[in-house]
Amino acid sequence: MKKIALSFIVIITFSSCDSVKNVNTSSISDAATLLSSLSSNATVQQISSLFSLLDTDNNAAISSTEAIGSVAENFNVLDTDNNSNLNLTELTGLLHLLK
Ligand SMILES: [Ca+2]
Ligand SMILES: [Ca+2]
Repeated sequence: MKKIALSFIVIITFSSCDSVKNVNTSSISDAATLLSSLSSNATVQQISSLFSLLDTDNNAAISSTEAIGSVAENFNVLDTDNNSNLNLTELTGLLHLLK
């Protein structure tokens, strides 16, 4: 009987983890798609969308764990004030790197 209750808890924990994971994965894949579509003529609007997709904890900053792809690769270059977070202005610097 105890085992059944435990299994239920495990199932509930797993399914709640899954739903959180799914949201993050789709947001990251959206960000990856957007990032790969960016070129030298990308708009600030696109950078802004990328920023909100990458900023998964919505603290208006992209940490190194939130950065992906070319943002992660150029993280230190983009982080001009070296606070280990990218703000929108710093992420816009990606446009210059793409050129
Ligand atoms: Ca963040
Ligand atoms: Ca910074």
